[in-house]
This record gives sequence, C-alpha cells and structure tokens, in this order.
Amino acid sequence: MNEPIYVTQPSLAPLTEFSALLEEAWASGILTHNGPLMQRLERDLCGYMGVPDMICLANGTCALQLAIRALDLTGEIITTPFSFIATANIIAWERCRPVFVDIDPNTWNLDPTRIVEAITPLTTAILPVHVFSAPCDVLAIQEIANHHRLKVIYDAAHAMAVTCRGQSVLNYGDISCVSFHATKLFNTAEGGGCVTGERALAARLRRLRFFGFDEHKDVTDIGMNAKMTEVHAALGLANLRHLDSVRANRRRKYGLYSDRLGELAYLKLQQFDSGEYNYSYMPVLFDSEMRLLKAVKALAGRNIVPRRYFCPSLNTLQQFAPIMHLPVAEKVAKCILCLPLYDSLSEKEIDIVCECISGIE
Ligand code: T4K
Repeated sequence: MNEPIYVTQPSLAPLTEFSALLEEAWASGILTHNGPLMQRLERDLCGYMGVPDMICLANGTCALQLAIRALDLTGEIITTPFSFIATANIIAWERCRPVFVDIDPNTWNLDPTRIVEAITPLTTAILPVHVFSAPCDVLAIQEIANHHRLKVIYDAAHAMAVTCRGQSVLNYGDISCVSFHATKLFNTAEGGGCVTGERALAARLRRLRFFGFDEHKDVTDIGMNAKMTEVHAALGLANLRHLDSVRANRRRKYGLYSDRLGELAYLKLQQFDSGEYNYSYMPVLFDSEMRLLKAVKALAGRNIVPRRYFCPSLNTLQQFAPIMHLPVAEKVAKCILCLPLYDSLSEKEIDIVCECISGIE
C-alpha cells in the first residue's frame, strides 16, 4: 500500500450539503447558544432514533460529565474496565471513585452477575458501556439498580443507531450518553449528547450545558459551557441524511470480514444479537497477545494501521488505585484488535487485511 490504511476515516456528507446548511448560519449570524440548527438536529435525532429527548453537547465526555452532575452522584460508581479512558476519567474528574467490575467474555460488556458483590453503602450508580455498540444486558442491570436504588448512566458513545428489544438502546437507563466524534458512525467532528426520558432531568441537562441559565436566562443552577455550535450542528444535519446508507455499507463490510475471518480457530468476534449493532468498529479477539502482535506486524508490513481499542484494561491503571485483578477484562483488553472499517474501504483492502491475519501462526 502506498497510502497507509488507518482504523477509520470520518463518514462525511457531500461538502455542498454541509455548506448549504452553513449558509443559514451565515445569513442569521447565529453561531452558537442553542441556535436553530442545533435545535433542528436535536429534533431530527429524536425522530431518527425514536428517543424522547436529546440534549446536544460539545462532546461525549461532556455528556458523561453532565449526566453525573445532573443526577448529583457522589461516592462510588460501578463501571466497566473495558472502555476508552474517558469513561473512568470522567467519573474520577467528578470526584467519584470508579469501581471496576469484570466483563462478560463473549459480549465484552459489564457482567451483570458480578455487579451486586461490588455494591457498598457508598455506591450511587452503575455506568456501563455498550462497547463497540453491542447492547449491555439492560434488563438485568436495571433490575439490580432498582433493587439497590442506584442510578444508571449508559456510556453509549459507540451506540448511535442501535436498537435493543425493539427500541433505541439509548432509551435504557436514567441517561444515555452518546459521542458524535469524528471517528464515530455519526459525527459532528466533535460532539455528543444526552438522552433521557425524564423531562426534569432534560431541563437540568440543558441548564448545565449553558452556564446554569434556565429558559428565561435566569441563573438557576451551577452550570458550565458544554454547548454544541451551529457549525457542528450543520455537519450533523448533513451527515444524518446519510446515516442509513453509512450503516448499511459498514454492515456489508463487517460481513465480508466475518466471512473471511470467522472460521479462524484463533479468532473470535463479538457476540451480539442480530440487528443490535451499528458496525462502527471491526474488533477481533485473538487467543493470545502474542498472536495479536504478530498480526499487527504483518499488517504494518502492508502499511495497515489497526488500533488496540481498549488496551490496557482500565482497572490496571495506577491513577485508579487500588488496583483489582479482573482476569476477563485484562485478557480481552490485551487480545482485541480493531481492524480498518470505514465507508471508502474497498473489498480488495479488506482482502489484504484478512490475508495478513489468516497468514499468521
Ligand atoms: N466513552 C467511550 C466508550 C468512548 O469510546 C469515547 C470516545 C468517549 C466516551 C468520549 O467521547 P468524546 O468526548 O471523544 O466525544 C478516538 C476518539 O477521540 C474518541 O472519541 C473515541 N471514544 C476513542 C475510542 O477513539 P483515537 O485515539 O482513535 O483518535 P485518532 O486520532 O488516533 O484517530 C483514529 C484514526 O481515525 C486515525 O488513525 C485517523 C482517523 N481520523 C481521526 C480523526 C480525529 C481521521 O481520519 N480524521 C479525524 O479527524 O480517539
């Protein structure tokens, strides 16, 4: 390969569609402060996903931060060690303690059977991740939360356009937090949002993103600046029109990969119920880190750059001490490689990736 093949490339609408929307902002001179394009994006996203309310924000990390604040969480929050660093960081940033619980070896999501033993009098919430978009066991998690009077925030950063049990996966929990980062299925360059079915919570999230201003511009809460700009919202509106075809295209490519790699004895794919996935990532689990490293080397030889999302397992990081040993997450984190998957990736390129991986011993 002359040009490197990276793990992903942003999905982008034709530039003309983006610029047509920007013309509206140029004409009105409104660039931010919950402007008309952002409000339209919120409405369109609700309609597209079938969710009651979407609060668009500057990024997915802000979404998690505001969710923790809006629910007034303190103490300990039970979470997964197999995630991007933002998940645990924002819990600690909000002066709570992330308590890591091991994951399921097949879905790679928080294992609900291990949650109860981690609950203490300080626990206020469970914060699972729908990792790579595969839905968590939402019913089991909600049952535990109800029984122990805990809040549930889903880190749904990867889980745009995913249904679970006949409705958007974002409808589960008290608040779901999604990311619209450039590397996600749906992007606004930087961006994110909170979804909630509770009106009062939605109103509070709106105040928190806007310095604590309420709808009359009176300061009635302690807020910050987490607004999405009109420029980002315009990109979102343009990209949203193409989301169905982006998802379908990725699904087809995911299928090509799984046809070619699914039978390899040393590889496993993520387990998810059919349809409940958005194909934004192509993660494969090797039977050992050594084999993964051989694959990385073989791919590097063809100028292909996969990513080790999410290594190391977050429970092994010093900043989240005391360190607990969580064998499933530690093994999975060492053995997962995300292969290139994006709109313009060709079948030939997928073949080359698969050749590299099939050829290792
Ligand atoms: N929770 C979870 C579970 C998450 O995964 C994330 C973010 C969050 C919370 C927080 O959401 P945000 O606050 O980010 O909205 C990416 C993203 O920065 C991050 O959003 C994402 N998860 C995380 C999993 O991955 P990297 O380290 O992959 O970025 P980078 O720059 O290495 O990009 C990967 C490849 O993508 C590059 O090789 C080239 C390509 N690329 C990247 C960018 C930024 C492009 O082609 N264009 C671009 O603009 O972090």
